[in-house]
Amino acid sequence: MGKNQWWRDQVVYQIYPRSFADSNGDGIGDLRGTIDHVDHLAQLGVGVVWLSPICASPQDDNGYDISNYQQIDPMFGTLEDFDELVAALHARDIRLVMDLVVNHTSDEHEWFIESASAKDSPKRDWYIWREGKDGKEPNNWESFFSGPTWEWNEATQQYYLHLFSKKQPDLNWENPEVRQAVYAMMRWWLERGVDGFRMDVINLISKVPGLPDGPVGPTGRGSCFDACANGPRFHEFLAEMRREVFDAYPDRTFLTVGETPGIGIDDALKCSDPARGEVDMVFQFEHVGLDNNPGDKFAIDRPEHTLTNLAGNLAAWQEGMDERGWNSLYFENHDQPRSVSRWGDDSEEISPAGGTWRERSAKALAGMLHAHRGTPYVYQGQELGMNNTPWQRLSEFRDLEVLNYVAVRQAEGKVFDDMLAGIARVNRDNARTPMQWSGEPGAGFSTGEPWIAVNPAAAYINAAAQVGKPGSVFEFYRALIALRRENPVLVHGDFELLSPLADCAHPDLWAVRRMFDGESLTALANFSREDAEVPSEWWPQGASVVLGSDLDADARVLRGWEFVFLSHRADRATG
Ligand code: ISL
Ligand code: CA
Repeated sequence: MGKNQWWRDQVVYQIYPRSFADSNGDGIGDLRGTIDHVDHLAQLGVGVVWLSPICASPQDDNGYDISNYQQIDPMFGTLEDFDELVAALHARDIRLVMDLVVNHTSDEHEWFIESASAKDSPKRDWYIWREGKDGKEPNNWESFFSGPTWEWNEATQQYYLHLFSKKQPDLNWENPEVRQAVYAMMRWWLERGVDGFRMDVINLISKVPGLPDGPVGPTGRGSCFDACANGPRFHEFLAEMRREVFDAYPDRTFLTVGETPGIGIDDALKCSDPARGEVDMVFQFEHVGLDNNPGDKFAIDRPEHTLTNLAGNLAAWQEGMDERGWNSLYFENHDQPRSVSRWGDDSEEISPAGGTWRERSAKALAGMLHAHRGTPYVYQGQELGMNNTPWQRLSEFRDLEVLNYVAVRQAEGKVFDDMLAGIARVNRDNARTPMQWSGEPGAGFSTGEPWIAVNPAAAYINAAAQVGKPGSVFEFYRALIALRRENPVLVHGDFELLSPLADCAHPDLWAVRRMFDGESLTALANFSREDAEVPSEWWPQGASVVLGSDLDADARVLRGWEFVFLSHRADRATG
């Protein structure tokens, strides 16, 4: 393994600063609060932190709308606080990856203000301006956050493009000055000591010239995906970025991960093939889309979740990245609901084998995620088994995705109560409720009024109740992460999905095998409440349990939601 691939045996922890820890009681998480909790990360054993955006921003999309790339938003702190955080992490051998949001800026960024000021502005071409068509928008595209992707600018009598909110105008990556400005900004952060970037919607930066209409969906608007995702110059721009930014520091090594909604295996392999020099890995979205209605993620009418689909999709990506590429492994992030509520069993009932179903299924999901080949990402609170919030009223939501979605449908005469179940299941605020440090009011997150309500489950799901407590979800994550650090099979081994295969006899048994150098590791998890007998060929004689969710894990039967890792040496086998 080359030194450039140090991230292969590390686990990344994602921090959403607004919801992580508030040091000054204003209800909003900040950098000082984050500094206060770096020991939590060190105890967990992660090697990298990915920090969601902290730059100056009007906060229309919680910082994914940046108005100044070289300032910290005062709500989060100062550049000095930032330097202190980097130092505190580095002192614990934890690297820091920044969020790079450069498909778009805020409409309050000085580049956009200049661009919007006149048709002949020197920065006019830094954004994507078009004439209207027949008195309407230039094409039929629908924004990711509902409504058209075009906003009319009265002063200059043209529309500008925004794939996300109207306060997030898209940069024009066709313009070389834009690209150079972005690269200079990236180098500035690298000089400040950051160890890489997570690149927000980076596969949307190259649009098909002519911006053709897309296929019309349920709302009557067209999809922008075909013309924007993985566009004609996407790979060229990534390779240029690598040369202009990362190659400028031959003595340093970085982690680069592209967020790439709608990417397929072929493009993802191109992105992460070291020989092509683009990024180290990408976040693909297929597995988090399987149980959503493709035209409307909040629709109640949606494909059913099955373990066969989830396991099979992840296995296809394992095979697809093969030896050459590399996967990022995630079940959660700040845009996804809590995985234990989505794919586990988040009941607080105590199971006959001990622990609640929620705790047991949080461990089963954790074990299976870490059993795959790639770099695992853990989202804040996932290591505690945090669950979805029991949403009831519209006034509880903060995310503009939900608010815009509801507004558009209410204008058509639909009522919120009919949308609630679909929204509750998969909305992004599920991930954005405050980190649960303790069972006190404010969850130990803030002494003030949090910007979004604390999940009531904080009373019993919190770090204080778990860190250092044998059998807790946190301690299970800690053991998994330690295992990765010392076990080359987990990092380098080949991957094989044993179960569930299509039409197999064990639809609730997830089993994968990794092989490296005559050594095998088998991960087995029971994704149901019923005891399940494990076929003997998955549990070869002489195999030993290296890690399990239950202390007595050696019977050939998995209890409800049990997880085990079995280790086996081929030449030690007796039958
Ligand atoms: O979560 C989604 C909507 O259901 C995704 O489509 C999401 O918008 C997409 O993955 C892009 O996400 C990233 O860019 C957005 C920002 O809102 C997300 O938080 C960010 O992760 C725009 O910058
Ligand atoms: Ca604060």
